[in-house]
Amino acid sequence: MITLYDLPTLSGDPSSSPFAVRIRFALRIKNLPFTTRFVEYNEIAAAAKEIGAPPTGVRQDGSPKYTVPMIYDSETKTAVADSLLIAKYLDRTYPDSGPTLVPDDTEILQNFFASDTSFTFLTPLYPLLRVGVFRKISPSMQKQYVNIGPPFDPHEKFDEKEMAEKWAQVEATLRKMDGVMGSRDTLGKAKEPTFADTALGANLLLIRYVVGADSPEWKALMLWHNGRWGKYLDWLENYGINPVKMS
Ligand SMILES: N[C@@H](CCC(=O)N[C@@H](CS)C(=O)NCC(=O)O)C(=O)O
Repeated sequence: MITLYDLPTLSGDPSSSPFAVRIRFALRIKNLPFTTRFVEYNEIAAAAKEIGAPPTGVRQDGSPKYTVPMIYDSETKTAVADSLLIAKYLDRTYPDSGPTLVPDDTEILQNFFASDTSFTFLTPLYPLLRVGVFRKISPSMQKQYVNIGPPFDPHEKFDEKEMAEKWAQVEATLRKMDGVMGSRDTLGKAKEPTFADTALGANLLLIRYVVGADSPEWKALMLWHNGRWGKYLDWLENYGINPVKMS
């Protein structure tokens, strides 16, 4: 059985960590059952050391940086950290249980898309997303969260007119993506999700997580570009046989 390490939320739902959501998608796409172990930010390093997962980067002070998602696969006694490496591990270890997420010849482009382009439409929303995530985590995690990533004001009130401009920017960036995707349903082979799809899907879900499925903003986004993003998420969230809660 695979254990996925993810961040907890106040509601007990899986976190909004767009990187962990990629792996929730990936495990589902691969039809692999898994359990979740929730760890707060300041517990990630200890959990990683316990299972033998390496750091995924280096902090500014030179110390190792441990991150979620991580997985521990008890079948193979293997620990893997970093979403792309986990997707590649699943492809390698379970080649017949679902589509290949990272075909060899696509790895560099997918990595670039997942770590860069797939985030571009979120940029205008960053303060809103930071505050939104902050409000959904426990007080102890809030203290940790403010020290991770760019500074933000947890009490910021968002001006309606300014936000309307930001949403227009989000729409314009997604419109470009819609144009590039054209009539294709996915970023990879038609009807077979790739790692890049899990990244784009997870970033879309981060918005839903923060503004809520019933909010006017999310309802509007679902209608943009002939409803592409709603159909896209629907396809991605329902792919595979394991029922997995995404957010
Ligand atoms: N490259 C990593 C990035 C993962 C990442 O940044 N995870 C964040 C949560 S969204 C994290 O664990 N941060 C902990 C920290 O910065 O201390 C991946 O693709 O998995």
